[in-house]
Amino acid sequence: MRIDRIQLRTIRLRLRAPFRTSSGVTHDRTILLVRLEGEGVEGVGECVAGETPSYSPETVETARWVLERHLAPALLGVRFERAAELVPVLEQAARGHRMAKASLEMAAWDAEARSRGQSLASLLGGARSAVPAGVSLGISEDRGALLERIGAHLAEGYRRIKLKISPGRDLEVVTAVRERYPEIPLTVDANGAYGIGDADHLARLDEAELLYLEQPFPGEALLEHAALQRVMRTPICLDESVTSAARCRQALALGAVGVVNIKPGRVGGHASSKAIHDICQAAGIPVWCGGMLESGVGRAHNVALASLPNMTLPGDVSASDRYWERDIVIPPFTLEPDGTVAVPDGPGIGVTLDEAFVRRIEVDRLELR
Ligand code: OSB
Ligand code: MG
Repeated sequence: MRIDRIQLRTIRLRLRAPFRTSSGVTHDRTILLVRLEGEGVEGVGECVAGETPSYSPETVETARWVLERHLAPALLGVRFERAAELVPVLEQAARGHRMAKASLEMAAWDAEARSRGQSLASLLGGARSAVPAGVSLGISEDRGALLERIGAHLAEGYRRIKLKISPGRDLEVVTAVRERYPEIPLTVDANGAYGIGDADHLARLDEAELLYLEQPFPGEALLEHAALQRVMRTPICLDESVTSAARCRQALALGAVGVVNIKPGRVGGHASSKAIHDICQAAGIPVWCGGMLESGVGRAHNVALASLPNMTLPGDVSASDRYWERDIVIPPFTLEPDGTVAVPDGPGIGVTLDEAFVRRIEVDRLELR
């Protein structure tokens, strides 16, 4: 197809409950949606950049800027057969800005799948019709409420509980959760809040028999993660550190990683996600699909990606009602009683944008041709 029109829309959606990590709290999500159109085909993507540069340097504002000024102009008028052909075009237009690039690249994958009358999951190489879902719980000051919430999510069927931790809110919470739920698949995510000086302290998490410890140190700290892995048994899972396939190879070569959280937004899109998936599969490293508090559009892309064969651990691909009173896609994502989310099998991402609702919550719209 030839890309004739690119639409950038910003919507605001309120989370059902505030989400606190080691780096801040989110109440509302400001989400940039991307639509790419041409020759009667269209595709949609979601930019996962946050409201503040606390998870990565990108924000919804930097993404909108680079999309409008550099990325969309580079794609307008471009013909492609395969969405992956757009990766070098986007790289030529700007360095970095992976979340912004991913929103366009992923919209192109949706368009390609639709033009082939195929589901995105099958185009990506998906191997399952439902994906195991976990739930990621923000930092909570109320221990009793946290234990109850975990119980409620387990009763719903979620297959893995992830707790956000930060210095001073770690061992004690994890131990309390482990005592109350001795057998559950449990993980923790520090979002880079620790330093190498905390290695001995973090190694004590081994007692909690976690599936993995996610991103204890900042993204750049590959050598430090390798050093920590040498003194603890719990596999280290990298999220922020793995920004590309090249970085993934470096982490593997250093022994810095035992599990990889793949977020297509963080790594520049589906082609890069598939490359990381394949590198890890060849190295015997399990991967899972992370989340960034996405609306239904990003969720649909994540669920399709999570159907790949080496996505063997439950992902942060929770149901729409975990995040939103009302999602922006029809139908919304729901949790099956067995703790999985069904992979849509219709063309492309397999769900439809609820246009009437999106129009109501839209705060900005830009049409580029
Ligand atoms: O580190 O995985 C993370 C949300 C926003 C930014 C970073 C992260 C998260 C989550 C939530 O953990 C995952 C989800 O979307 O459910
Ligand atoms: Mg994480």
